[in-house]
Amino acid sequence: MAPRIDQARLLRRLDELAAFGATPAGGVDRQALSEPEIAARSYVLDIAAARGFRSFVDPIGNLFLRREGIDPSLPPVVAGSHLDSQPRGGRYDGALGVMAALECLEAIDDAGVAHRPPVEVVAWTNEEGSRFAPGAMGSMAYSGARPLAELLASRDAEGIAVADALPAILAATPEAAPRPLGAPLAAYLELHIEQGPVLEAEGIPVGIVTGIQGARWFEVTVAGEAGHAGTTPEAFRKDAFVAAQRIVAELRAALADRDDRTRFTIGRFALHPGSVNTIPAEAVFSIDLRHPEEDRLDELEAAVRRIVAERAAPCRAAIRPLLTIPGRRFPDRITGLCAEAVRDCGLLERRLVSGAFHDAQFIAGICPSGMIFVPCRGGISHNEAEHVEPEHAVAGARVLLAALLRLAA
Ligand code: HGY
Ligand code: MN
Ligand code: MN
Repeated sequence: MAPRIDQARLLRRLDELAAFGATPAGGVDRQALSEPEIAARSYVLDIAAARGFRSFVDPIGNLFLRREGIDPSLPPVVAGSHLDSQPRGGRYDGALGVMAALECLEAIDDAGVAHRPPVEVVAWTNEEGSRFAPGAMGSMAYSGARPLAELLASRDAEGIAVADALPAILAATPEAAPRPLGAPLAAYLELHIEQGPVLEAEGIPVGIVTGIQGARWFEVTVAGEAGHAGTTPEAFRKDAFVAAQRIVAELRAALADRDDRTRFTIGRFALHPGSVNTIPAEAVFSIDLRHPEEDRLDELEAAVRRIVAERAAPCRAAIRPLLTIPGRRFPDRITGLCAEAVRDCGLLERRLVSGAFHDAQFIAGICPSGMIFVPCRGGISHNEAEHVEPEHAVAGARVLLAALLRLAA
């Protein structure tokens, strides 16, 4: 019997997962290493255990669920994504990729299909990078892109380090056996929502991702001088907000792109001490900068650094890189296999580049990797209103299954 996606089970599982960190507006707040994420990991572990799938966890908490192969010594074929979400995130970003991969493993198990290599589902730690920067932390550690110690030292706004929060995550999955970072993988596939408008606009249920654009995050700190809001004349002020505002205005002007390919976002902006009647001594803001061409990204970063350095007077400004993800093109072998899987499912072939970064960007550095996208309503994501049509979630899972079966054959 050929494995078949059980659509009712998949949709039910997505609803059940969305309960972990559910927000009143219908989204999720399931941030990395939080209680809701711990509960979500236990939830998927229970499903795996009921199937007799073995589970593994590595030193940064990446979670692997394994259906044994005929030859257990072979590196596994892996599919997955992430369970952590943005603070006010949607129900599908990351979650769809993990639950669809688990559904594939269950469909294969229901059909009693044997496969030579083991097949595994993975949930990478801290893909979003919102609580602990950088994002894609788990896949970065696993692929060796950044040293583990550096990532474990990352702290959230409360000063809690990843190293402090990790034991609770590891303690919540005692049945998961330890796995070293970088253990060989045969191939990696990730199903994800597009988080952009292309597939929906063209009425395409499943897209083949050919690559992912580069992304760079920075934190800018503008240091001025606190002062009395009522008594300090203009000429004596070193107002960190005024300097930051000037820098931001110049950045927006310098990075304006009539081709609309540059992505420049200031997502976080804080003033200290943050008192109504005190001139801000410090302004701290984030920059998320992306472009499909690496050399253009280099030019944009140089412009950012120049403006931050030159336009802060009479305050001082410093810029700290938080994340650098190089653009990545997936191998033709994998995109070709995904195209065959799309055809297996009787769907049209549509290739596109990802604007969002993903764990596959790093895992592609250690094994043949690829991604498939499904549309989300209005391209809206990182928003509680994020929505995927059930038939698209199911179509994505079917293509993922067809691709996995080809890889595991
Ligand atoms: O920011 C990103 O591109 C990813 O969705 N976290
Ligand atoms: Mn994601
Ligand atoms: Mn995301």
